Amino acid sequence: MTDTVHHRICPLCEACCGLELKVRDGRVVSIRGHEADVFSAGYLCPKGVALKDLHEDPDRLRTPLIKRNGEFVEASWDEAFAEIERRLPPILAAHGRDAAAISVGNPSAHKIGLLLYFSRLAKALGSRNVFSASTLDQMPKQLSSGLMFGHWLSIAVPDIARCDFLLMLGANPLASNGSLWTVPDFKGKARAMQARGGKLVVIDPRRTETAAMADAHHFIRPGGDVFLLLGLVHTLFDEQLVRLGRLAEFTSGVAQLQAAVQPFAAEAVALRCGIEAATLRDLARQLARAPRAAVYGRLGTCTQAYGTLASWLVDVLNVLTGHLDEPGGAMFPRAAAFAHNTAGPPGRGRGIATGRHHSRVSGAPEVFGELPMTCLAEEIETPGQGQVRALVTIASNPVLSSPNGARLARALDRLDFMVSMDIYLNETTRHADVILPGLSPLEDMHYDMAFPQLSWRNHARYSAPVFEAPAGQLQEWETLLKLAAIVQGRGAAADAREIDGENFAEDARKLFGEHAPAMVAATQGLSGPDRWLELALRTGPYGDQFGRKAQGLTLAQVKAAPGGIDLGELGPRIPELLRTPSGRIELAPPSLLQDLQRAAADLAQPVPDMVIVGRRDVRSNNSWMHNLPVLAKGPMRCTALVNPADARRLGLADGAPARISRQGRSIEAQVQFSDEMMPGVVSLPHGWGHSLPGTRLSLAAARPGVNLNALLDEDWRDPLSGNAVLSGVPVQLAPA
Ligand SMILES: Nc1nc2c(c(=O)[nH]1)N[C@H]1C(S)=C(S)[C@@H](COP(=O)(O)OP(=O)(O)OC[C@H]3O[C@@H](n4cnc5c(=O)[nH]c(N)nc54)[C@H](O)[C@@H]3O)O[C@H]1N2
Ligand SMILES: Nc1nc2c(c(=O)[nH]1)N[C@H]1C(S)=C(S)[C@@H](COP(=O)(O)OP(=O)(O)OC[C@H]3O[C@@H](n4cnc5c(=O)[nH]c(N)nc54)[C@H](O)[C@@H]3O)O[C@H]1N2
Ligand code: SF4
Ligand SMILES: [Mo]
Repeated sequence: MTDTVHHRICPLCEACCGLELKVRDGRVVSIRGHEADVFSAGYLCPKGVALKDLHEDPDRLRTPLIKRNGEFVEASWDEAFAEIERRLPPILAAHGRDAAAISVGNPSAHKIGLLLYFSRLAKALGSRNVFSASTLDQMPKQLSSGLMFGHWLSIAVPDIARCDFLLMLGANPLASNGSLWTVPDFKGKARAMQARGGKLVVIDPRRTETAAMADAHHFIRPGGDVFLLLGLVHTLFDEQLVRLGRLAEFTSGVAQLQAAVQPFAAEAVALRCGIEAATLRDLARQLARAPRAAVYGRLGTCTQAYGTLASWLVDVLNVLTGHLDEPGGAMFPRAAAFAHNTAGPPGRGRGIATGRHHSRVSGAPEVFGELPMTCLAEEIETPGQGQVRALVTIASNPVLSSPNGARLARALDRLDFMVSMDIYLNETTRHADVILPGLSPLEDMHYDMAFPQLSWRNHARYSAPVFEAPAGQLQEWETLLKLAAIVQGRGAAADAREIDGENFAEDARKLFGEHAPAMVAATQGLSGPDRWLELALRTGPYGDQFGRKAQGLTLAQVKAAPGGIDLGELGPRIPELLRTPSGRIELAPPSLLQDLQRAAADLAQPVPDMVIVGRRDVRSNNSWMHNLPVLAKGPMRCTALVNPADARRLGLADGAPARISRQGRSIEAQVQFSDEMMPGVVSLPHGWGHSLPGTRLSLAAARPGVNLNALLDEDWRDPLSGNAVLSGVPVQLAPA
């Protein structure tokens, strides 16, 4: 039997590597990086190889489950939808739309079926109670980008192919493979930058894998980034290093900004961020003087009390040093499909708004249509009008991924009804009444909707399914449309494909008016995500405009190129990209200037004895890949890294368990001495703690690790973005 060769974009992390799979007798025999992929050129990490294990994992759900008398039993799709129809609509009828909440998790960003159709369910449900992993992750960056550039996904990324000075804060792409920056083989690209004389500078409380390859690394007091960045901005003004260059005529707020940063001279912030004033001033000078430079901040700068300020200041530095939107600086990709910043009239727009409603219990403002994930438990627990009584989770495991998961787990048990769209019976879905499984990634088509908007180079790549989906199994977009039909009263028997066709015709009419019928006709042979993708590509910035641009892109062209289509290096996009009402870059949004007062009041905060931060390992992925043999083997990765000096002071022994506690909650983790750690900081990965009863994760449960989030606070957030504080949280350590 001969092998067949297939190509698939890896859906596991933001690097979006192109993979080459060999299949024999219906089984995957090998997975490698696809050398001819125009974007990732053969790169992959061990998780890509683990797609085989994921596909074959006996614990991965293949049929719907319904809970009967406390036990899950296998059910048909019809039975599962009938159960949902029996139980969910009555709750909405009795208590209103807000009585149902949705929780959306990270894999949704990697699945076109989920990302494209999620909003159909959200709209049908009409609830204000929408929660997602975004408020455990990147909402601060989305908010700051929205305020500055006018859209939530207009996020600048380093143009690493041409950059000569990269200042990186709170990111470890050697382990994470990049985030809000799609950059497969960051290491190779950084090495190339160094080889041409460029420099990488890393700011992190741990000397990470990335810091270890950098030209300079500085420890920072966790949560101190806002102060460091303010010190740099102040220095630029103080030493007359501000150069706006080409963007001067498109930038507002320079004078207000200069006035607002006056309290934050390098000398004033040094202690608070733990970096000497001379080092800060030197960093500002290097950044200003480098011809091609970029500042990039990621998770560590978002998951803290000043996440939005820090995210904003990263781009303020890019603007003030003349590096934004310039080759080799921080640039905006131009995606081939689905990007809002390529749609509508260029150069000006409605901008963004937040706080259009507020969470019922804590009064947290809505941001990008969502409420903070850390508000979910209290919204379930607290009686009154709008109390959450039903929940739909979509690829979301907040019992492990969100602070104080134990409280959330108790709250989930109080729900009247819960549905989970997921591929595992895990820490969260065990609370559901019905679980609706998704397909294996190898059974699904794919096109990345979000990540081309964040990519190091412009491209368009499509993956066809490697295997046919098992007979009768639903695509996730169909499941979402069925759920939408149920809550809209169209009934469980509604035909998802029929609804999809109606939606398509209606959207085309709204977007393209008189041209719509021609588009509907031209795409008639396609269904589901393929059809929307065809529309998006052809009407997108590289598209053939349905025949009006002879050389333009179509879906057929993208499908016919197994390694994808290269659309060139990043190019300048300002002013065309801007969607602010002023048509300018807003350097000094009032809400951010006001929040600076909170930072100023916090300048003298004393140093806690020990604080905890997170970390990522290349063989792990958030909370759900610990059940795959190829990743689970090797040393235990859920260990607490402690600086040996701290360890000795606290009486901790290398390899022995320590009790880590905070406010009456505690966990026990194995200590690993490490001089990578800044004194006063302990590092523990998140997403572990697979020892809870009632799950079906045989391998993960054998080596469960402990849950970092069991310690963290569900009520500590960045007030502007609602993002959880997951880093720099004070804890006590003692021998267990
Ligand atoms: N302390 C601490 N907490 C953190 C973080 C941290 O750094 N420190 N990081 C945060 C970040 S950045 C994020 S993004 C969140 C992630 O937290 P979550 O969004 O909860 O995501 P995961 O932990 O990845 O869990 C994904 C869920 O999706 C399911 N799943 C996987 N593939 C599919 C699929 O194809 N279809 C469906 N329907 N389901 C699928 C998995 O079984 C699992 O239940 O965690 C956050 N939590
Ligand atoms: N292998 C693997 N890859 C992943 C994931 C995974 O779980 N495993 N998760 C994916 C997801 S959902 C995301 S969002 C991305 C995240 O990708 P990254 O943003 O690269 O996140 P991390 O690797 O967690 O690196 C964050 C760094 O911030 C540091 N840090 C902590 N607190 C602070 C602080 O206050 N200031 C500064 N300057 N640094 C701080 C930590 O020590 C850590 O090194 O990774 C994605 N890729
Ligand atoms: S870095 Fe690894 S997990 Fe991420 S896309 Fe590439 S192969 Fe997949
Ligand atoms: Mo994330």
